[in-house]
Amino acid sequence: MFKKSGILNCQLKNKMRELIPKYQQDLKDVKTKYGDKVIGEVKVSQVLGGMRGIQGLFYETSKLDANKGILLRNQNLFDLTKSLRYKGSEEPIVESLLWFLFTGEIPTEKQTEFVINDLHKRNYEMHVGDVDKFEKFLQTLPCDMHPMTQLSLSVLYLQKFSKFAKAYRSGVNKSQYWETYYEDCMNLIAVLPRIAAIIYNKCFHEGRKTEKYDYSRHYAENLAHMMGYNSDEIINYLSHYLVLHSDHEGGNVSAHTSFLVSSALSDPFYSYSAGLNGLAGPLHGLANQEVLRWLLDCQKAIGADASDEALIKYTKDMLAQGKVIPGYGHAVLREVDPRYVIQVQFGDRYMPNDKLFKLVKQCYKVIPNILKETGKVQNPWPNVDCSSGVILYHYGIKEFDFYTVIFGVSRALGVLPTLTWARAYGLPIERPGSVTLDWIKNKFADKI
Ligand code: AMX
Repeated sequence: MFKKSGILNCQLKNKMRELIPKYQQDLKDVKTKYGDKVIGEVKVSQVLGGMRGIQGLFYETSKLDANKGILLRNQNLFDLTKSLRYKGSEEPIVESLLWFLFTGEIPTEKQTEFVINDLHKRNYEMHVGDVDKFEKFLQTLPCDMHPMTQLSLSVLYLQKFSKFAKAYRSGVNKSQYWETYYEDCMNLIAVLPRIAAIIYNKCFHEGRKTEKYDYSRHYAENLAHMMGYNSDEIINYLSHYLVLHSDHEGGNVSAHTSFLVSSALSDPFYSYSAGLNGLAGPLHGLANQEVLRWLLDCQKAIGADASDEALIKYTKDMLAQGKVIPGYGHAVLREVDPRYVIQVQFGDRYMPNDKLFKLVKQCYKVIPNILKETGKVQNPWPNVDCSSGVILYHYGIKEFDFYTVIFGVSRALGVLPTLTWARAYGLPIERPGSVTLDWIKNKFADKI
C-alpha cells in the first residue's frame, strides 16, 4: 500500500506554491515590457486556412519548432527520454514527466516517488469513494459505442466529483482557483488507466474482469497490468508511449480545445472531455488507428515482402482516390517528427524483424518522395502516429479502435498541468474575433 505522510502528500503542490508567485510576476513583467510589441501579421489565407502559423496562444509546457521538433519545457524529447527515467528503468516514466511538466524541473528520485505514491493515494480514494457506481456506469456503455466516446463520457461522469466546481460555487478567491484545479487534474490523471483498461477488457476481451489496481506498480505498469499485459517490453513501451504523446504545444486540436473550454472556468473534467472529442478525429489522434488499418490493407494488397515499386504504386493509387496517407504530414513540423524517430529506435531494439514494422520503415523510404511530387503537401515526413500502432500490434494489442484511448490517457499528462498553470496565471476567457467573407472583401476591395 502507499505511504500516508502528510508532508509527503503535498510535495508537488508545495513546489507549485513556491513557483507560482515567481511565474506570475514574470508574466506581469512580460506584459508590461512587451505588451505593445507585434508578434506577427495575420494574412487572409491564414484566417481561411485553419489559422495555420498564427502565434496567438500562450501555452507554457511545450513548444514546437518547425525544424528542431518538439520541446517540453525547453528540453528536447531525446534528452528527456533519458532524464525522466527512474531507478534504472529503460524508459522514461510518467510520474517523472508529471513532476517535470508541473514544475519545469527534472525530479529527483524522491520527487518521482512522491508522484507515484500520490497517484496511488488518489486511486485509493477513488476506490473507496464511488467506484462501484462509476464502474457500473462504464459497464452499461455499449461496445458498439467507439472507445473514445466511452472514455469521454467516463470523464464527464466524474465531473460530479470536481473540487474546483464545488469551490467555485462556494465563492473561492480567484487566487486559489489553481489549488482545486490541480486536485481535479491529478485525480483525473490517476484514474484514467483504470477507465481505459475497463473499456479495453469489456469491449475487446468478452467483458473479462479488470484486474485490481496494484499499489506496488507505477502508472504505465498499472495500465498494462489492468489491460492484462505484464511483460517488461510492453510496460517499457507503454511508459515510452505515454511520455512521448503527452504534450505537443497549445495549437493542436485536443490541447487547444481543452484550453479553450477551461478558459471559461469549466472544470478539468468538462475541459478534458472536450479535448478528447477532438483527439477522436481522424486528422488528429485517430490517425494512429488509421495508419494500422492502412498498413494492414497495404500488406494484404501487395504482400508481406513487396518491392518498393509495388508500394509506390499502392500509395499513388490511394492518393488518386483522394485519400490521405495517414501518419504522414503535419500542420507545423517541417521535419521528421522526433516522436517517430524515437519510436522507430524502440522498434529497432525490440522488433527489427516484425514484417509490419519493416513495412513502416519501407514506407519511410518511398512515401515522402511521392508526397513531395504532389506539390502541395507542406510536410511529406512521418508523424507520431506513423509508428505507434505497429508496436502495439506487435505486442498483441491488436484492437486498433482502442489505440486513441491510450493516446487520450497520454495527452492528459501534458494538457492537465497546463490547465492548472492557466488558472495559476489567472488567464482570461479566450475570445478571438472572427470575420466573414464579405468583411474580407469590403476591407480589401479597393486596395488591390
Ligand atoms: N496524404 C495526402 N495528402 C496530404 C497529406 C497526406 N499525409 N498531408 C497533407 N496532404 C494534403 C492536404 O490534404 C492538403 O490537400 P488539399 O489542399 O487538397 O486540401 C494539402 O496536402 C496541404 O496540406 P498541408 O498544409 O500539408 O497539411 P495540413 O496542415 O492542412 O494538415 C495534417 C496536416 C496532419 C492534417 C495532414 O498532413 C494529414 O491529413 N495527414 C494525414 C493524417 C495524419 O497523419 N494525422 C495525424 C497528425 C498528427 C496528429 O495530430 N496526431
